[in-house]
Amino acid sequence: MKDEQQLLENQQEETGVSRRSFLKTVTGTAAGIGISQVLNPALIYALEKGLKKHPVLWIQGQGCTGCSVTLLNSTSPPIADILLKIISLQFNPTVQVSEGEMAMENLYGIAEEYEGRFSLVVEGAIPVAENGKYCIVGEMDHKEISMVDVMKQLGPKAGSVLAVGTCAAYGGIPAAQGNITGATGVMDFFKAEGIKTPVVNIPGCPPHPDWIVGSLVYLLKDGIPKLDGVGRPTLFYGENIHDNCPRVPMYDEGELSNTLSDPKGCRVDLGCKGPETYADCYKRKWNGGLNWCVDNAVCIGCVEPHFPDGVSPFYEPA
Ligand code: FSX
Ligand code: SF4
Ligand code: SF4
Repeated sequence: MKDEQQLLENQQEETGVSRRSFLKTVTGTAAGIGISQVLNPALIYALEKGLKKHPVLWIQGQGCTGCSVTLLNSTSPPIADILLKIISLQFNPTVQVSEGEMAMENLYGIAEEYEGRFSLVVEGAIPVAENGKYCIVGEMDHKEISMVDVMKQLGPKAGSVLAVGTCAAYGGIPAAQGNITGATGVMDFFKAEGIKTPVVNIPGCPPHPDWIVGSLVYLLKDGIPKLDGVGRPTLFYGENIHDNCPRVPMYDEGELSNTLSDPKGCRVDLGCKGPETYADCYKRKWNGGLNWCVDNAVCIGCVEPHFPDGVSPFYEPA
């Protein structure tokens, strides 16, 4: 214990936490795959020194609020610690107390005060049809403010944007076949509007809370992480699910599940999209590390740009 304390003090005296140890923390090690180590006191020290100065404004467009809920369900670290010790969340319509005009003034006021230094988290797609009328996020001076307005006004002022969830990243469910709202992901919206603010995509329907918190902390501390060809941090989305799935030996042997309740066997004949999906669910797991989709069902490829149309049907009876 005494040695640990000394180590901690040494770490704090140096830089709080090194880039290498931070990376190790968020990518997981043999000992622990979560980001609970993010809360090790040395890192908290580093974070409190720096990150508190960078407000996070979380806005919601066309989504189901599942992305906020996934963050609120974070147990490792607990959500209270995330909000109090890791990020300075200044606006989120689901959890904030203020509402109406006061909330909108707060949103715009912080964006003004911290221009170029705040992170904008976008949850849900942006409906561009009909001049943005499909998604009104608030009012100021008796004038409706649409998601399109907020993105046009705050997008260029943000230091960085985190597109949280497949809807915000690529359009997702709101952009599926039959969509009449012009639902668009952040990168495509920015491209069309000529907005140059860097965007990091954190897809998933919803995304894992570790992917959100880990990317946000990385962004605030070290800048834009290494991204793959579709804008996702390779830290979390760099590996193929099928290649790493514990059921691969069964796939190779042709031992296939006939039903979802079959505890053994590969799920490929039931519609598993693991072979075309890139994320670390197989090792990170969900629900506090309890299980993941392939344990009880199939991977439906929820992190991929072509979700949901390109991966439908999700389930195929064998
Ligand atoms: Fe989309 Fe967020 Fe899917 Fe829902 O709001 S990513 S519909 S789980 O949660 O935007
Ligand atoms: Fe691949 Fe899915 Fe089979 Fe796992 S269950 S081996 S991810 S096809
Ligand atoms: Fe999404 Fe597949 Fe991961 Fe499940 S296993 S969360 S469907 S990427």
